Amino acid sequence: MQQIAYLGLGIMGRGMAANLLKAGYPVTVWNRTAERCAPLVAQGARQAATPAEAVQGADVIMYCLSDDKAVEDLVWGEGKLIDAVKPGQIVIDMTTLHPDTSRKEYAAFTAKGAEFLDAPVFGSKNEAANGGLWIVVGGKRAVYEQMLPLLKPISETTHYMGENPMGASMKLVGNLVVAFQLEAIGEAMVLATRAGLDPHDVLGVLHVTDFKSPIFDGVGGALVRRDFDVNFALKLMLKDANLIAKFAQDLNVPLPGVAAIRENIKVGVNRGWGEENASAFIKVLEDGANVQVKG
Ligand code: NA7
Repeated sequence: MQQIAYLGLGIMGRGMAANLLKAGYPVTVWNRTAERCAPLVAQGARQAATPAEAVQGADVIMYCLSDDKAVEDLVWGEGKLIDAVKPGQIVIDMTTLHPDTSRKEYAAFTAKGAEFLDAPVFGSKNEAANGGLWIVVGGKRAVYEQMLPLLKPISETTHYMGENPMGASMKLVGNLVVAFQLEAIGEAMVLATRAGLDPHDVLGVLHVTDFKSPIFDGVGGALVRRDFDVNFALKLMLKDANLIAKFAQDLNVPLPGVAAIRENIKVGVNRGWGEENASAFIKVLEDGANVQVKG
């Protein structure tokens, strides 16, 4: 079986690395905050002290970091990954980032004789832990097909979107839809509460209609329970909204709805809810209407 180096054990990375171990792959892990490797080591991973040590002898190098800056630090910062990569190794970046950063990675790794896939994921904490992510991939089709068996234990489905950076581009398109769904359920629940409707009844109707969505069930349910425990942090959602806005600006595409949602998220982060779940920005809408959605 291929030897894997998994770099970055945040909420998403640790779930993926654990599922690769469960599937029998030998995995070497590295994380900037070294203590976070311990649960993976307990599950059979080897821990490396540096990215360069982790990728030594690896067939496949995978990482899922917070943002573009984290990837820039890993690839071109101190102890540069780019200097450690060897011809023939396959690098898979699963971070949600700007397609331009992905283009830069593709050019740098292929110049070293390595292969590169941009392969960000849909789903959050639970899907990562249960091997149920939806992966969108850009790069050479032959490399994608070669990597399919490896992506299987971490995903429900995988989708080849085209050459680099089509995976990164698709991820921003999908996250635009997620942002609207969060805004929609937030605005709907605030309006319903102000109107005197029972939030459980509202969710019950939304659950069965032809405009239902698992996001309405999940986020709406958590809102009623006042559960903002982090699956996907609000600060990362702001990062994504900024990425979508920049991507659209680069392509001269007006996205008025995204602009409005981004302002709400910004207020939520400035109110100190950045480390809470992304759904916490709904508290901004509640403040505006002076109501609280509760069961
Ligand atoms: P988390 O749980 O915030 O994890 C982020 C990971 O990125 C974590 O391992 C961090 O290491 C790592 N990180 C952050 N900055 C750096 C730098 N500068 N250098 C190296 N490593 C870094 O995020 P999620 O797992 O929820 O999300 C990951 C991606 O999937 C993200 O793009 C989302 O939008 C989707 P740390 O443990 O803090 O040392």
